[in-house]
Amino acid sequence: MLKQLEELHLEALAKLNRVSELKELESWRIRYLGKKSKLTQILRSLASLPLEERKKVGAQANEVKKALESSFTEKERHLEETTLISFLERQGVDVTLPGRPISIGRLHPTTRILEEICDIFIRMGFQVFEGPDVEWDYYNFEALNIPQWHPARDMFATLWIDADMGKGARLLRTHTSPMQIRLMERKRPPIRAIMPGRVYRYEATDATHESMLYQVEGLAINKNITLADLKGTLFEFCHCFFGQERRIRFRCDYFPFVEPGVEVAIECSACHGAGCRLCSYSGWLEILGAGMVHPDVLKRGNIDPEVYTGFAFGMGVERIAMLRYSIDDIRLFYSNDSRFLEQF
Ligand code: FA5
Repeated sequence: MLKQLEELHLEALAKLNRVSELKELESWRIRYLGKKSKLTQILRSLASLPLEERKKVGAQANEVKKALESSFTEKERHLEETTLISFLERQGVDVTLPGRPISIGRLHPTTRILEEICDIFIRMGFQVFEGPDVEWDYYNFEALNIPQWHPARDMFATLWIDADMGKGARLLRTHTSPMQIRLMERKRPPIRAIMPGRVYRYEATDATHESMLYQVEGLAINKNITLADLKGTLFEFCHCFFGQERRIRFRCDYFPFVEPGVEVAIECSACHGAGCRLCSYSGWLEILGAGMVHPDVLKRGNIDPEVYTGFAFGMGVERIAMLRYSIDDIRLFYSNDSRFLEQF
């Protein structure tokens, strides 16, 4: 019987080699592994054999069964694969061609820079707050020492929501400074906060001006805060972000809601200060306005200017990204050109 098993094994393997279709394979399975197969009959007849022979034949028969089953599975997988490939080939699909690359989404350069800016200030102990894009005239202008008649309104070309443009009208915030008042109304000193967000300006765009941009407002209020604290904080930020080597310009500027007011510019990354289109041939790119919070603004936030002082700043995120990545036109940021966006 052992010999019979061996012959059966060899015969089944030889037949399996010649099988070329799944249908044939099923017939093979029925013939060699099915209920009525010789192998099954041998296994069934084991009980009638003398003990010694039963052990030997039983072991051999089980081994042959296992071997045939695994050859069957392997053949089945191979036939399934080749059947699928030939089906695809008939459909004109060449499975050997490399796949088309899938374009993967990525963070927008503004988001990356915004996160980096926030991280630096968070490490300095600043908390992050956010506010509305649609703002009241009161927060955007009035409370910041810019009443109806004030010429400083011209600094912020405004997109109005309400047609009357008067007191109590709504607008798209022109800067993140309204958040100074909103925060003072909510929190008592000591305050150390940054407030990132979108702002809107009704102005013609050029290489360094967009009509929608991101700003990060900063506000610190406590007893004995001075201009030196403002300068120290901003220089620390610039050194962290641009490196120790980059030249920083810190000079006077005017904003109605601070006294004194300052402006910070960074040496142009495109021309290294020599002058080019990006920096309007000045060698510098202005990144932020800042100053000591005006006493009247503190009062509107219910903070006593006799006790507390504070500084504030508002920086342009795209301008900072332009300096970091040497981008020479701000309009690239929101033109949705994937050739630009894929570089980040
Ligand atoms: C302001 O918006 C003040 N709110 C900043 C401020 C805050 C002053 C707190 C004092 C205290 P300014 O309009 O200069 O200021 O804008 C601040 C920064 O935003 C600029 O330095 C610049 O980096 C960026 N920015 C302003 N306008 C545009 C624009 N149209 N396109 C791109 N970036 C701009």
